Amino acid sequence: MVVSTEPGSPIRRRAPWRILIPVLVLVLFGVAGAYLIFGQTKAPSEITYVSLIGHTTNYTVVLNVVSPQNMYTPQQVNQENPTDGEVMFSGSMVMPPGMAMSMSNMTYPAGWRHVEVHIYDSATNTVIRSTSPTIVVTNDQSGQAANVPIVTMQSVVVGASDFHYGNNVDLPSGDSYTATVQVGSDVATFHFKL
Ligand SMILES: [Cu+2]
Repeated sequence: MVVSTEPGSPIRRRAPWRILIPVLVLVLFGVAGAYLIFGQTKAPSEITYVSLIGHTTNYTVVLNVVSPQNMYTPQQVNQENPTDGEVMFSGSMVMPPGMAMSMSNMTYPAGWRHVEVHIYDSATNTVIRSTSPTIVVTNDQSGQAANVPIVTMQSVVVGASDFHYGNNVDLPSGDSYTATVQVGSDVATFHFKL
């Protein structure tokens, strides 16, 4: 106390700043880190990426379960030139209760996923655009089955080769699920845990 206020002791007077600057730097890093981790509206555990491949007689079926995507109409894509998300061609997106179809993928409640199926001709590997698959996701614990209404869509970045079918579904974490995809008379079955 006496030493730090003594005019004749410049080293002692600078000492608090030598401590304060590293402390401030640490605090700034801490705040930035906390923002990166907790500033997201989705907890890291809700960021979903499941990708499974199935083979039927006629088709290769790829099931993706991912976090909700930014969705756009073709008109919005033309006007806004988005750099991520998906453009929808037919059908309508299922939204959480009380939520309008939003441009933002950051506002979905926990548990909401984007379930999508890519279908390829198994002989030629070409993308099948003209079929009407059915997708049913069953919760293995409760036995509750949810039909996934078909929206056709593709990534605004990848384009036509990403053409696929699917929708948003509420699939709570911690459970395991069975997805059954029917294309014509072909059926592909997938198992995954969230
Ligand atoms: Cu999609």
